Amino acid sequence: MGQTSSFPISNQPSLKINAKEHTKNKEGNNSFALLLSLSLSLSLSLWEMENTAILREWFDRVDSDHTGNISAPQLKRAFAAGNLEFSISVVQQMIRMYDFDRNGTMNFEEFVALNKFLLKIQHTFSALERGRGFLIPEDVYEGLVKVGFSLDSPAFYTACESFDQNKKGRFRLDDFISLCIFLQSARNLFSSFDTAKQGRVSLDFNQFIYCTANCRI
Ligand SMILES: [Ca+2]
Repeated sequence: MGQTSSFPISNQPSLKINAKEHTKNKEGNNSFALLLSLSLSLSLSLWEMENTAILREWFDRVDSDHTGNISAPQLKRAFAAGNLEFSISVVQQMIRMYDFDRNGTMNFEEFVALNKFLLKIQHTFSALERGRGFLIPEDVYEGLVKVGFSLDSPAFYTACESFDQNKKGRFRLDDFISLCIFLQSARNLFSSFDTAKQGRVSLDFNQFIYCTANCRI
């Protein structure tokens, strides 16, 4: 997990939220809820999740039926326990992005790859949220550039608007992650058509439908 160690964390507001979530999850009783409350939703997660052993423990707990694979509903519930609300389609998209063996679920190796991507997004979010707990569109634009997406205005605002759940111009971490998951999936798909690497593709209607259906979140 050497790569993730390059994301040092110190975010006081997140730690405050963390304590609140701990209390909220207390009723759920188990150390899993605590681990999650200390992990995925918040900045503190980064140093926690850097640790492969902790990642493994987290994975095994989410894999409640011990199949060696996490399904989309299991992953969705685990995120929700950490106060990250994603639609099932976003979670399915996360799994598709790293489903190296194409079996529709996530094994530990795939999960580690997804986690690295999420850590990068989370770190970017934490650096920009300035204690507010959300990003405004200008921050989102800056964040996307840092994550590696430089969009023009029409593309940015259209994408931004479709992930602004409350239509208030405030993007929580789960909104920002959903947007990044969409963009990364779109980029992967685009690249699969852009075989000449020219930054341009030509699609017939069927291919266009294939692309939009694949990227639909
Ligand atoms: Ca898989």
